[in-house]
Amino acid sequence: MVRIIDISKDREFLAKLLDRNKLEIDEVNKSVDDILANVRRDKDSALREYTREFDGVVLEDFLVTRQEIEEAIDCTSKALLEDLARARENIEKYHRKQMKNSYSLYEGEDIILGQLVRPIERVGIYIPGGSAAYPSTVLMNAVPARIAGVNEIIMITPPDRNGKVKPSILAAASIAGADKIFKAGGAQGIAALAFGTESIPKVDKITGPGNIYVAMAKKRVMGLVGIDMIAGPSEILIIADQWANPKYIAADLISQAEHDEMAAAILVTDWEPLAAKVAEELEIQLQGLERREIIEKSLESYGAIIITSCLGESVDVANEIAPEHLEVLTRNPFDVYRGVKNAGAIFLGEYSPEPVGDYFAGPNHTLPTSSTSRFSSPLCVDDFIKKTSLIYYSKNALERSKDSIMRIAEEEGLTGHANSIRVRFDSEVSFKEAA
Ligand code: HSO
Ligand code: ZN
Repeated sequence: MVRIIDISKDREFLAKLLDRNKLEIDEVNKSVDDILANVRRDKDSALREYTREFDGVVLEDFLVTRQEIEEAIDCTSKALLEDLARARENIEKYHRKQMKNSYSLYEGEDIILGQLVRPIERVGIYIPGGSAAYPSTVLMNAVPARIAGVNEIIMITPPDRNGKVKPSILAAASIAGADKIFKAGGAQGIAALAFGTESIPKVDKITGPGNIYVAMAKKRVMGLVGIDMIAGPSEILIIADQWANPKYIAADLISQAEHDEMAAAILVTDWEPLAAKVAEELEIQLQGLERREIIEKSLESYGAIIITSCLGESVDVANEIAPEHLEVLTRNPFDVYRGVKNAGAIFLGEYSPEPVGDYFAGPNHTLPTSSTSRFSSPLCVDDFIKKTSLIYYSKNALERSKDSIMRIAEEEGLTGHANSIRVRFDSEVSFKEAA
């Protein structure tokens, strides 16, 4: 079922894979634009109407009450609450290291230059509903925001047909320290966060994954508010040699394929006999899996076993694909990863399967997809801060530099700029001296 490709003969699959997210669907764009315009204009009433249409429930209030959160915590098992708390601790520990401090540069007493680091004031976190409602995603977004010092974390998530939110989502929000939770989803939820409504406050930045409507809406409001990234379907690429266990490889490919029919699960190996073994294992392990249909579709569309001539070529293929997740299942994973240039996260060795990172280890599971790891990074504390420059020049410092500044200003034809420097050294008596 999964295609086996010799990379020296066939590069067509690679082209198809690298193209998979370039699609923009006109109909989606059109409907997202309507939704954004309507929520911007009619606020809560438009949001209510879209929630009725898309989520099948009429909501009086969007805000999740304290009581709803307490009930959700009560009906979540104690063991799961503890697991989520342990995961939060790991995520906190890892992300705390990312904190950046403000800094200053002094040149005597004449010049002080600085960079101030400030948290973003108010952030909106989008958490999908339905089968992609993951408490781990709540932690991965809210914990770094908290560490950055964000003043207000607003979480939104679509309600089910009974107007409820999955209890473990609310429990995770409470564990992670979200300030307010609203029942709102889809493009209409993104619109509410971007423009503000009577109920939902306008935020400065929106993070979190979502379906194509959510992704397009985020793209559209980018600029008016900040966004983290446009996340595409999940990807895993495994580099394996003859030392790797086919059972583990198949299980790990399946673990990502089960996210989405469009997910990409790829094995790259320089040991040809591994291909048949993994293909066989995939068939065996697929039996009886709950999400079998999704997995099969994903493996058919974007799954592959790619045969290379050597480990170095396997690494080259990985760099070209620039996967979201890269597992290195080779004899010496610590040697191999040094050659990796493009990947969202690298998992080393057979006891670091990708779900360790999805749920628990500490690094963020919001990672660049669709080859964007060529130029972007996992969600991190940086996404929740911003920087401001600070400049102080004394009179002496300005006097020493004034001619250079004025010359550059005049070269640009901006005599007003030059003048703002010149007036400070005019021979007339200054204001202060006159007074
Ligand atoms: N692997 C997903 C994250 C996730 N997995 C959440 C399970 N739950 C990100 O690509
Ligand atoms: Zn996952």
